[in-house]
Amino acid sequence: MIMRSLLAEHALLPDGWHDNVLLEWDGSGCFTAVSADSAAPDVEKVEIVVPGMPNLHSHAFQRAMAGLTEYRANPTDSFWSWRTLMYGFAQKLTPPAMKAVALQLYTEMLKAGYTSVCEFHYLHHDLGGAPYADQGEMSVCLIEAAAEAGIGLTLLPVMYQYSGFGSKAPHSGQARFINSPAWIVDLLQGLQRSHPQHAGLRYGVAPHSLRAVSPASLAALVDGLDRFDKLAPIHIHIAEQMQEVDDSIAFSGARPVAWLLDHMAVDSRWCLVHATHMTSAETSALAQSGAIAGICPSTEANLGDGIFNGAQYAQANGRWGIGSDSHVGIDLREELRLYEYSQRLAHRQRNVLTDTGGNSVGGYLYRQALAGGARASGRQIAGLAMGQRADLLVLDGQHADLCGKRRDALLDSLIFASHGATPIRDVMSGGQWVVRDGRHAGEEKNAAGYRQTLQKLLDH
Ligand code: NGQ
Ligand code: ZN
Repeated sequence: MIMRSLLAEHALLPDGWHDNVLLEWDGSGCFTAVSADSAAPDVEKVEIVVPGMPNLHSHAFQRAMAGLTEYRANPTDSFWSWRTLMYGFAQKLTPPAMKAVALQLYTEMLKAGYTSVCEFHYLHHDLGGAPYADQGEMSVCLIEAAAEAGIGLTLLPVMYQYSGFGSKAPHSGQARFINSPAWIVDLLQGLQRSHPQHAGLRYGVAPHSLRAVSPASLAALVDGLDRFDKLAPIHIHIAEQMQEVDDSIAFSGARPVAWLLDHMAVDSRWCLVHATHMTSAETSALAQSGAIAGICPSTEANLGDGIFNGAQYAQANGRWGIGSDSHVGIDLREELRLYEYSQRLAHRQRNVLTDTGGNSVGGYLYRQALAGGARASGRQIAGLAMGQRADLLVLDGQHADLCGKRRDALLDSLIFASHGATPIRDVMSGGQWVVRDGRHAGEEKNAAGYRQTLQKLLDH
């Protein structure tokens, strides 16, 4: 008989830490009951359980580039010169390569404690930029990789039209990305027919950035999406680089975040990825909108983006989540730590990111990233509660960094004490154990496929 229950000595529930928590789920992978102070003698017992973390921003193919752009090609290397290298790499990804890279990446994510991912997916066309016979060719690689690895997926096909504000014609390096609102809506409808949405799979859209779409096409995309699914998530890159802010002002007189908030009905359905460069008025307005800020600390540091206005945003109760974006590393502990450290460095203070609910920085970071990531995913993954996906992490309470700690001190240590192997020992995604004792069942096979693929990508 399949046991669909687990007893946690200590578990982080939506209203705080509880002891002897009995977790039960059904065949669809959702919790049917979560009860604290339970005796439950006959079920598997574990020490510490926390909710699985959503990763709200990923370009899967960039996993294969990690480490390949860390040399100085000219004295003014920047985000934009990195992007040129990235475009060159993006030209090489065939559908099987995309799938192999994604499979490796999603396996790594699960091992690191990410139980869901939002794919901001723009490699739509073939290597020369011609549409594949099947519009969903590349999207399906991601859907299959996620299902095979066992990670929850929100697939956000990217609309990309222009190379800059004012509808500048796209470059040849962008040929694989180019499409229209109607093309995206057709893709969503086709995917819904071939791979219908379920608790572990949701569709939304991603207008790439205000640089890459026009005001009219952005509005048309949201209209089209509303006809497909009125609640589906919308993600957009925004204000990552100062060049982008300056170009936005030159084009419309407004900064990107201000423009978006003024021209679109931005609410909790939206995720603004990066939002690095905001004035204090934009910061308050974004917090008030209910939208999620998609913060990607390791990538933003790697690309030299700048520092998100986190202290003010936290004080204004702004919602946010974390993404590993370009995948220079897959480590949610590091993303959360870097986010807080960026604030400490900017403000020359300690313990900057907390809220009025408590003073634990780890507690604030973990809960907010979970809630914001769940909202941005458009899926029921908000934690250990009835009706939510059974996505959870078992922490090793005997690990040198966690032993003797209780409640939010566990989260403080999980994030800010990092010595040797991760204390994230087992991972359940959608009611399935995908990682046990630090091992994913497919890890050798997926790594072998990845090595072969990378060899080919680098041989070119
Ligand atoms: C992307 N990545 O779409 O992969 C972007 C770079 C762009 C980040 N912004 C391309 N981190 O923004 O034009
Ligand atoms: Zn991105």
